[in-house]
Amino acid sequence: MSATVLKIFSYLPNPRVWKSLIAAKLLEVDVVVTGDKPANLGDWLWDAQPRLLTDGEKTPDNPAAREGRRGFKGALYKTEEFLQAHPFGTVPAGFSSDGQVGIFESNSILRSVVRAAPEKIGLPKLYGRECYEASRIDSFLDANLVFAREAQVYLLGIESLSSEAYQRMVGAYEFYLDGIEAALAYAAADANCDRQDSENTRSTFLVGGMLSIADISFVCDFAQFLREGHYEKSLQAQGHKLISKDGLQLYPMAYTHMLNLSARPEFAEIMGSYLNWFRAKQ
Ligand SMILES: N[C@@H](CCC(=O)N[C@@H](CS)C(=O)NCC(=O)O)C(=O)O
Repeated sequence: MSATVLKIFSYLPNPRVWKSLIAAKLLEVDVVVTGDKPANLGDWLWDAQPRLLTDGEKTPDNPAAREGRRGFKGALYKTEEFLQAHPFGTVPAGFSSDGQVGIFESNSILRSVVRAAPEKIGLPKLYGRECYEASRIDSFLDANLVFAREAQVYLLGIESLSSEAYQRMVGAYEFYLDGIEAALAYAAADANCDRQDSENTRSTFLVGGMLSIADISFVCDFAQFLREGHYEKSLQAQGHKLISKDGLQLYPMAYTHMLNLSARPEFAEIMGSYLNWFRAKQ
């Protein structure tokens, strides 16, 4: 491992942090994560050097006290320095090793892991062989973010959804999964063309026939969306069905890609049992 190149503060476990940890594992980059259960992040000082607050510090007159704005209810304690580094005030919050530079948005934190990786012969850098491929990877990361934002709104409100909110997520899901499925189908066709001899076992990935941060981001964001499965009864009571119902049949390449990748050791070590319930249902 190299010296610490990135620090991340977040609630844990958090699939958005896993993106960076999976890449860090693959690229031997040292990333230090600090955090706590989501419900406990109000007990922490959000800062480049985060720490648990004393009871005496958790008061409304603490200058760092702010209302949670997205996903958190109640008080959070974000320092001025934190907000300067992280103007949107969100976690995961990445920091350069000296704490001076804030890196926000989990896909950008993921990119920074790759950029920090030591050059190694034969080790794929996960970010494209040349600039067009890297840009195509960026395209998938942007598409993931759009989907993940819709999924975030949906999951935060899942116990009381208007039909507009539900339909909006249905549309976002279909749009995103149609695209991922198509990309994987084209990639598989390309791989088959290349497969002149039976020994060629080129795998299907989103970009360039090799694992990249586009695949890593997809797996983590999509696995998180599947949490809707934990709310099936609540959705039914609201007159909605699981959006991901029959996903493996409707989008076989996308779902299989996620399941296969998440079973690889570098993914499984980070993701743990997160998808076990989903696998058991298939
Ligand atoms: N698109 C962002 C999402 C980050 C985000 O929205 N984080 C929320 C928690 S899920 C947050 O930090 N909210 C802070 C608040 O409520 O003030 C990413 O991928 O990093």
